[in-house]
This record gives sequence, structure tokens and C-alpha cells, in this order.
Amino acid sequence: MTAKFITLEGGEGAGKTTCLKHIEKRIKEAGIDLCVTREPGGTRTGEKIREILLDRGNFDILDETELMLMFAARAQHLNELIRPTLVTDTWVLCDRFTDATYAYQGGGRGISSERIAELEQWVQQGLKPDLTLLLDLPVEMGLKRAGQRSSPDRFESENIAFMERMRSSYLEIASREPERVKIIDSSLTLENVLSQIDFVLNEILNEVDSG
Ligand code: Z5A
Repeated sequence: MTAKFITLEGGEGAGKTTCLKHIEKRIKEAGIDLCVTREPGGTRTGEKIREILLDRGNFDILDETELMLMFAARAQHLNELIRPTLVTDTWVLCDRFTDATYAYQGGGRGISSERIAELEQWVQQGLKPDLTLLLDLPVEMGLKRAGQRSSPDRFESENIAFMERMRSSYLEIASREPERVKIIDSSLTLENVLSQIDFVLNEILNEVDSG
């Protein structure tokens, strides 16, 4: 069996936290060893970088600095956790990964895809998720859901135009890579969202059963 690398993506208020728990449960119920992690973060150093990135007090971080911090955390994560875990036949479920960089730093901040791809190639050496679930919903709806939170972080404080560009970038990736990236319509009820996720998961879990 080859361990799978699964990522979960989405904009503001898309319901990632809720869906992640469901995906974790489904994979573990199938008797598969699973490591759940997140980006930016997932390692001691990565979590420290995350604190810098999310802190609203760091209003002076340059876009380039932000991009490189994302990849610095990712380099640590890949070498310390993701690759070593996958070789032990344990699946990895990661809350956000490089698609978020193309969406937030690319679409949102306006950094070119070519520049991001250079860093991706250097840091990942071709490693990509086997499956990405993209929770998609209209920006306004996501903001309404996320609005219930107490204190927004540096990214959650961005304006609607930023969020629209971020959403378009995610959808562009999904249309370019439909085999890997599955769009989940997360504007629907939670019950419906979870059943869309189950439909996609069943496919990858059946592959394992029959392989
Ligand atoms: N970032 C980046 O810029 N570049 C990168 O390369 C990477 C990350 C890797 C931290 O990520 C930030 O890092 C992120 C992008 C940036 N910035 N933002 N924003 P994070 O993933 O840790 O943060 P997050 O996006 O805020 O994720 P989250 O906490 O998982 O939030 P969520 O997706 O909004 O999910 P939620 O808390 O589960 O749901 C929000 C609310 O909606 C909650 O009250 C739910 O009960 C409700 N909900 C969920 N689903 C439904 C449905 N279907 N119906 C009705 N209500 C629902």
C-alpha cells in the first residue's frame, strides 16, 4: 500500500475545522494509520513561524517575507514530519498546503505564480498531495459564518476583494487539476457537505481496498 497525502483547502468560514474532524474519523474507521497536521505549522519551528504570520501586530510583514515564511515552515514540515510519516505507510491529512500559497500569496497578494512555483519546486521536489478537497462557497457567505469569531488574524482581516481573488485562484487550480482537486460546495448544509466529502473519500478508500 502507498500512503496517501490528503489536503483540505478553502476560504474564510468554509468549515475546514468541522470537515477535518469528519475526514479524520472516516479514514481511521477504515483501519488506516493517519497523521493529522496543518500549515503553516505542524512542527515546533513551523508553529513559531505560524505565530509570526497570523499575528495582526505584524502589520509590516512584506508580501515576499510572508511568502518565504510560508515555504520556510513548509520545508521544515516536509522534512521533519510529512515525508518521514508517508514512508511508514501512514497517511497524512494536512489542513492547508501549497494551494493556499497560490490562493493567498498569489491571488490575494498578487505574487506571480512563476515565483511561487520556483519555491514549490525547490522545497517540495515534486511532492504533491494525492487528493485535495477544496471547500468552496461565496465570499460573503463565508465571512458571515466566520464573523462569529472573536478576534480575526492577519489574513482574516483582509478585505473582500482579496478574498474574491483568493477564491478565484483556488477555483483556477481546481479546473487545471480536476483529478487531484475536488470541489466541495460548502454553501450547503453541513449534512450535505459531509456527504459530498464521503463520496470523494469512498473513491480513495476503495482504491486501497482493491489494491
Ligand atoms: N495561509 C496562507 O496565506 N498561505 C499558505 O500557504 C497557508 C496558509 C498554508 C491560517 O490558516 C491562515 O494561513 C489562513 C490562510 C493562511 N488564513 N485565513 N483565514 P487556518 O486554516 O488555520 O485558518 P482558517 O482559514 O481561519 O481556518 P479554520 O479555522 O478551519 O476556519 P473555517 O474554514 O472557517 O472553518 P470552521 O471554523 O469550521 O467554520 C466556520 C463557522 O461556520 C463555524 O461556526 C461552523 O460551525 C460554521 N459552519 C461550517 N460548515 C457549515 C455549514 N455547512 N453550514 C453552516 N455553518 C457551517
